[in-house]
Amino acid sequence: MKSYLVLLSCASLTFILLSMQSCQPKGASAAVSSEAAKAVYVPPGKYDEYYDFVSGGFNGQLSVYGLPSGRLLKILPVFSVFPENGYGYSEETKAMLNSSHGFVPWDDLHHVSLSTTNGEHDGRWVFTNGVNTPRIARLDLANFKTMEIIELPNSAGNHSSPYITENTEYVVGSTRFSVPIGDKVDVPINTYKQNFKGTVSFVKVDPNSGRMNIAFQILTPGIDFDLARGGKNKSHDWFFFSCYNSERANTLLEVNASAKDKDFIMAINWKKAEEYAKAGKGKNWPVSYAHNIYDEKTHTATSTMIKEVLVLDPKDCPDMVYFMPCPKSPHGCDVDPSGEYIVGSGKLAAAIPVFSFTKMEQAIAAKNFEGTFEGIPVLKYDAVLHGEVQKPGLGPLHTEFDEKGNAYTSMFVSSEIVKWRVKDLKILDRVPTYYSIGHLSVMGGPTKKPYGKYMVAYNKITKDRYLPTGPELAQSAQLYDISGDKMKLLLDFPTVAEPHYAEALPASLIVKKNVKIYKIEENAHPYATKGEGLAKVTRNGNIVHVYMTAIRSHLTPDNIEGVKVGDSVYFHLTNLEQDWDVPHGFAIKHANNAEILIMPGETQTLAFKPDRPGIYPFYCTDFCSALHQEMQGYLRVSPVGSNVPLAFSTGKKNPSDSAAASGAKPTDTGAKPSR
Ligand code: K7E
Ligand code: CUA
Repeated sequence: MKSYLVLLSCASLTFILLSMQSCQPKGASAAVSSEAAKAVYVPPGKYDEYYDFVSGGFNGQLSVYGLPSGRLLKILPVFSVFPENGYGYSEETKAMLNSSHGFVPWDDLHHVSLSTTNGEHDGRWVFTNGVNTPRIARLDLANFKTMEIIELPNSAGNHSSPYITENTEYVVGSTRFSVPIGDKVDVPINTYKQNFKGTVSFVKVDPNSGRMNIAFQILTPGIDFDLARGGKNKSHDWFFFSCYNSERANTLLEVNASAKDKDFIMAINWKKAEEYAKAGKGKNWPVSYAHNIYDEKTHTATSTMIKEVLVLDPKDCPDMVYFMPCPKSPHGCDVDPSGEYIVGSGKLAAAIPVFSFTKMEQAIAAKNFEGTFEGIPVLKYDAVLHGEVQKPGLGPLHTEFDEKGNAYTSMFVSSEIVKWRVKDLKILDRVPTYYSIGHLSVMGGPTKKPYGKYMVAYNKITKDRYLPTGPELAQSAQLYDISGDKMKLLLDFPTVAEPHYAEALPASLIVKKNVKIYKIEENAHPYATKGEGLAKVTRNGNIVHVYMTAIRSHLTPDNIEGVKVGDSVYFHLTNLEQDWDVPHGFAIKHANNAEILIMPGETQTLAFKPDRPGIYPFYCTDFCSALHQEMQGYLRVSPVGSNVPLAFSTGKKNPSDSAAASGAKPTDTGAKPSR
């Protein structure tokens, strides 16, 4: 059976692949038990038991849901601009999206890793990956903000990312696309085999601050890395990666990357790699990549370009990298809670192979190799195999684990989840998903101590599940009860953009440390205005700085005159509130960026370049009080060369009074003209 597909002619293989798109399970409106409603009902005013962090795929964002209710709690911008709060539009946040290719306002966010200590969730950070412009982001779980983004050089698609080691020592990313790297990059595409290379990046995470920096990269043969997981317990020092296109095809991969019977799981001993790096076995390559950090005190991001990266070549570092053969184009690569079993999910394979870490170590010690691939030893399949789950279904993609020794594998083609026992590989249950499941997530599934209880399926196709909304329907999540022997469907809920992976943790790990306000006295923003009396407008050449405050229900100043066409006006808004959940927003007519949303105690800046004379109203965009609608003001813009003096006020009828009419210097406007 293993070589079944290989024996097929190209044409019939293509037919099979085309038909792998999805089959819909029958009885899509499957009866849900009457208990289901009760199981997911979270009464108004009550909290959910879990936070669920769901990747947004092509929207470049992360969304936060409550489980079991499926309520959407928040969308967190990470790799994409977010006009809703000004992320990527405000002067403070633009640097977060800087890269070696300049400002990149979008990415494709697939995976989520919640930080762990001793293999258990610690509720500190969530890491996510940008696939398209290879990047890794770190969000803080106290403030739910993107705090750091690091670009990965020598990568061409950061898909197999961001996976972590047991104590979050490293967050790891490997490239989906191999490409030529180094000096010689302008080569014919059909020289793939000679010139294309892959890399795996090990990004060190500071245990206290969470700060990331690339410790080293490992150069690999030019294959495609799909997914990865770190080891646990006895396999703590190792990292495992699924690889496809070991054929190293460069065209029509649909067929040409499916030719071989087996691809690989790559095993890297990262402890060894660390030692090699320390011993000077690596080489510093000239590169350029951005490291962007958001500072909570200045409420401002900075971007630094780094020019060098340490690269380890397995040729100089024996005993660091091994391949385990894995049937056909594996997608998921998942490690069970004990750290002993590694599951490879071959999308086109008829069985799910489960590898044994103990056997892998023995095979390495005994040099039980079937050969080498690009100089890297390939272990014998039978020597490292724990066993295969037979006839699991069609199109296995991803596997997660519960606390009772069971595994759950998503089946894209047959649209189902299969539950099986890790020890004896026996299939125990299967349930349909609606439709074409990608990832699945068991509560605590990737940790050493899964919580079990619930599992969520993230489906690619929704079809008839919701009211139609034009050609595209929202992707969908489905919640299952897995506390008993049989998996039970409880709930459907639509997701924001395309969910790939998601990870949930108990709300109790986060709720208590949630940031409610920023203390105004700790605000170190250079343009902060810490009291209304300090509000002012200054001019330096054609740069105008507006130091503005917001508090219910007025902006100070709210009348500004003396700005001219061609000026660059920076509105630095400080929200003086010291109350939870009272942001103010700011928008000005004809601004061609977005609004900014300012949290209590925070300062954010909107840049504005008026292009014609007139009166430009500005206002608070967030309904903050009964008099929110009155929270507004006016900017007067005069023609180039006008001599209307700079003036500002709040609570005066006419800041420039007679000056407005005569063009003369104002006498008493209540406003201090700027320097
Ligand atoms: Cu969607 Cu994790 Cu990018 Cu599988 S990957 S589905
Ligand atoms: Cu402030 Cu509305």
